[in-house]
Amino acid sequence: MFNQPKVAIIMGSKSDWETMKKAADVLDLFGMPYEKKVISAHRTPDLMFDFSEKARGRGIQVIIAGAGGAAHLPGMVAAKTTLPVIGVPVKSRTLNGVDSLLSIVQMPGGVPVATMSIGDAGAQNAGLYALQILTLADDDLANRMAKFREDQKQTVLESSDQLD
Ligand code: RP5
Repeated sequence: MFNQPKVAIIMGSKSDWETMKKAADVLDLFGMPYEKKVISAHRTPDLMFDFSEKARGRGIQVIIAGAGGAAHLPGMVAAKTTLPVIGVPVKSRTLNGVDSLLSIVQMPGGVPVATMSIGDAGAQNAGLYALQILTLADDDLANRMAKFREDQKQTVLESSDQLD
């Protein structure tokens, strides 16, 4: 399973990619291989179940699932796997993603989805959260995550000097 991705980024539509790419960008920054797929809970339900049931056996350790509107993908994937599922509410055209957020976050007890915030920040944090889960078994990754936080802190501290 050399180079088999440990992270899967899935999304309900190609139109979600602009948002979900922010999760991919974080994984790229850390050199973490991932797979990316369009899987729709409503338009391709059989594919969703097949993906969910086989993901662990293929070596996937964390699933990032983004969807908008009636955003059932993260919850339904979580229903069919015991892998951690991180949900990203994509900003919808009609209700600005509040519909997506409520669809993803209101899971019944027993089937958790780690729900991020709406849109780009949520997707970025989904990438970081997936990496933080993987740090539990990867000390080098943990060190690089600590450096990322330190660099981020320095950037903020230096930003005071850049105010006009
Ligand atoms: C959801 O419907 C997708 O996740 C997407 O956010 C939304 C709209 O999909 P498209 O009509 O753009 O394909 O299933």
